[in-house]
Amino acid sequence: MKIKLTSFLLFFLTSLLSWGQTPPKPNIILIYTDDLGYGDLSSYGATKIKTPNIDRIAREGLRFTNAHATSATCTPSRYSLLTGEYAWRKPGTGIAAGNASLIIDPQQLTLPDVLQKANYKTAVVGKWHLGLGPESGPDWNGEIKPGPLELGFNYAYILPATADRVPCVYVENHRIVNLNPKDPIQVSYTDPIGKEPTGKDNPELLKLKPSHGHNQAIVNGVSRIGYMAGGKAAQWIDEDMADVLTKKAVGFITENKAAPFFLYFATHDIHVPRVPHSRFVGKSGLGLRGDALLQLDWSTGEILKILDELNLTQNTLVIFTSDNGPVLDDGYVDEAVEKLNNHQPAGPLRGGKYSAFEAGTRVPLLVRWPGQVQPGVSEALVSQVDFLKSFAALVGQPVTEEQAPDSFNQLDALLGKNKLGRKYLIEQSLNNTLCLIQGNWKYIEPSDGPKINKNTQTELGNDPTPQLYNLQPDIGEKKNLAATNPAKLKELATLLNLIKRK
Ligand code: NG6
Ligand code: CA
Repeated sequence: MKIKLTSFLLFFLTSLLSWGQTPPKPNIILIYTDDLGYGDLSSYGATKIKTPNIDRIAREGLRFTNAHATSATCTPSRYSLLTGEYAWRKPGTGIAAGNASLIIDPQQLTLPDVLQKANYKTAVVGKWHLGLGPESGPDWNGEIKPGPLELGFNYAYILPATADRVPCVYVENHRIVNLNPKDPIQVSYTDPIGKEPTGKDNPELLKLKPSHGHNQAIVNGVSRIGYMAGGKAAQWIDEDMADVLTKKAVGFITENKAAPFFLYFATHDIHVPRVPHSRFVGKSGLGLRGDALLQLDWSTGEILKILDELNLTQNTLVIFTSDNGPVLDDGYVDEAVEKLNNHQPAGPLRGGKYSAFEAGTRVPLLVRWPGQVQPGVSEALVSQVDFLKSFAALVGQPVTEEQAPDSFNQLDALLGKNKLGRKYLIEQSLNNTLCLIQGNWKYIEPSDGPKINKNTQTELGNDPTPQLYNLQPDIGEKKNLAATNPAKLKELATLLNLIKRK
């Protein structure tokens, strides 16, 4: 009788526990790297550098060969990623200055909004570069808002823009970290402030010299874009940045291990200035760019490690990708060109960061979700603009037609259940030249923009006449078929115009 009663009680209790329970939602970690190219990882064919931690995601997950950021620069790619709208639809979404106001309307639905509504704890750690504060600009010495917290993040620990722009401080939620009110911070993008030294006038103070631009305020021996003064105790140390950000990311995972969480971990690596920690300096043999890549691989490894330690690996969807393609000399004398050693940051692709050619937006994409995503390689055409609707579908959140207008639910493609992905997508270059990919075909609209970015020596893909490539035999976009295939050219040009007007 006693046994019967206990087993009945046990049955009753377990039924009570499972009743009403929905299947567990996976945690989602999006590792969003900066300026990492299609050919930069050993899992994507690099032979001059090894990225074992990142390669582990590739081995245990799905490696995409035709995945795209929406733009060949940072701000518009991040805008599309978070809003599900192509950035070229909205003026003011080009590369943002470090004192720009927030470019996403807090009323707009965002990826973190969607996940927050599904009871996720959401965080952004790392590079923001979407502006902060009201139209008049951020109040650096007060409450800095609106910002990530007004866009659906529960927690934010960010660099306001990029590390080559002032202010060189971390912002945690609404405030600058370690800001001493007795030493207020001043920021200007127009005029020098007081007698502060600059890279232009005081090159003797620099440990890393600029090659183009980047010759204004000096912080930690590196000159930047923009002027700043004050806030000395709050200034970051570039060498420690990956450690600081990785620690915050790991901390967020640890604190939220019981909840479903979404972590948008936007690394500064491998953007300029490349000032990795001394334990990575000289280790890649490819100069500071390669060393920063090893540091990025380390950060990624730390994320995977904490998931293992907390037993979260199985129930966490890890996505690893980049905001745009690769660049060597992006403004500092860091020997990225001289020490390249035949490494091919763009792999077989033409162009690079800023470019309308494939290397501008076709980037590494890895998706790991043990038990749910079959490891392998996917050739599906996918875009980061689809993350919003795809993750909304994953967590069962409705999104209306007007919200996230360019985002499609491509969850099946991202999880490897659909081999084709999108029918078409649009790419945007630095000077807003648009391209359309449809199947194997790629159309680049005519543009009178420059052919070469002289500073970075990147082919920009601009041409006053239309370009048409068949990426199947010609992934390097060498043979323009516009003249020989006018029907295809017209079809793609018409479709691009239709989508533009949508
Ligand atoms: C460019 C900067 C470049 C980089 C880029 C933004 C100069 C001369 N060049 O204007 O160094 O900061 O903007 O990069 O200032 S991104 O990855 O954030 O889009
Ligand atoms: Ca970038």
